[in-house]
Amino acid sequence: MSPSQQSHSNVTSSIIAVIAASCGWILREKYEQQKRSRNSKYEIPNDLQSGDHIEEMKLAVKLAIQAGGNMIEYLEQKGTDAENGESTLGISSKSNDADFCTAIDIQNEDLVTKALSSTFPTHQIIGEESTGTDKPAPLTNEPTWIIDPIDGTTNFAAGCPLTCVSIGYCIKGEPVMGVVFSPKTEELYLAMNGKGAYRNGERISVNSCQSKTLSNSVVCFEFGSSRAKEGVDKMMGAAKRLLMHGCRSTRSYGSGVLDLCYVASTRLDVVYTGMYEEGWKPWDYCAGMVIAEEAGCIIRSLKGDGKVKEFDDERKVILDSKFDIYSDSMICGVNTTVVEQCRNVVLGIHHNQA
Ligand code: LIP
Repeated sequence: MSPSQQSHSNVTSSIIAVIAASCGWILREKYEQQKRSRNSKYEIPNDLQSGDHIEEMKLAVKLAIQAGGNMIEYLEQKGTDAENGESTLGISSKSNDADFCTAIDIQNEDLVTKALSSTFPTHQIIGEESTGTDKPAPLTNEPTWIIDPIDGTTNFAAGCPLTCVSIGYCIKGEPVMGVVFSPKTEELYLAMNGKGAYRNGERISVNSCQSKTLSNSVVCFEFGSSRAKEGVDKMMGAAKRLLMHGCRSTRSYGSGVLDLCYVASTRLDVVYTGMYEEGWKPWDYCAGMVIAEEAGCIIRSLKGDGKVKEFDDERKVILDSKFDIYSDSMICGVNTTVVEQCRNVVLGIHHNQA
């Protein structure tokens, strides 16, 4: 190589080195920026900071994000060459093959339960996985945490992003705080009694949906895990009545907790459960109920069989009644009209006037 060629090649190498270093810097900066914006999305808004249960919320947020982190690697690798296979999920069946939990459900519940009881040793904890197929422990007047370590386990196992960690907190037998973290969609829902509901730091509300009726609503329901003919007929019968009545569309997202958060953030207009045995459990309701109510939603038992009367004799919502999270059925909607119309149609009562 001639001296001039040598010098030319040196200049080219230096230029390449500068470009490579700049690209590295740009990528690092982009990563740091993403990290900063993700962290700020997960900050507790000022309005909630002044609430009565802020210490509980801070811990619940930290734990929900940690538990969500445990789910991410699997969700991101599922279906790619990097996936380790289903065996790593440690699936164990509960009441039947459609009702199961994974090793990560158990790890998450363990993580959350241990941290809560070491910080709040006198608090009670009701968790989905420690309850298993038993009846959920009754709610007492003691401060009580109600946890679903992975809601939407089928979605999680399938690698579908609609899955979350749900941590609710009750005082004197009433849910007062909800923290729901959906790790793959990077959404943190928070609510505290009387302080509003938030998604990633932004207030959510159903105020804009007050004129909705069933005909222009998106209606959600889930099929649960029972496959008994009687139940399937009842659930399909309700879906058929809805479609025959007319609604914008129907959805089954596979996570009861997210269904409630999605009604609270107007992605859905109404969700119901409990036509047969597919009704949800306290851990499906607790955190989501606070988020939905704080966003302005109406939530009642679908069959009106809660502890207090929830619908009057004309099947109108009784405004000052309260949903019981131990109910076998539930309906939650963006306004009273949607709740009443949807309830009448799915239960097959008063069909023509609904
Ligand atoms: C599930 C719900 C699902 C509902 C099931 C079950 P899991 O929770 O989110 O939508 O239909 O009955 O409760 O088992 O995934 O935590």
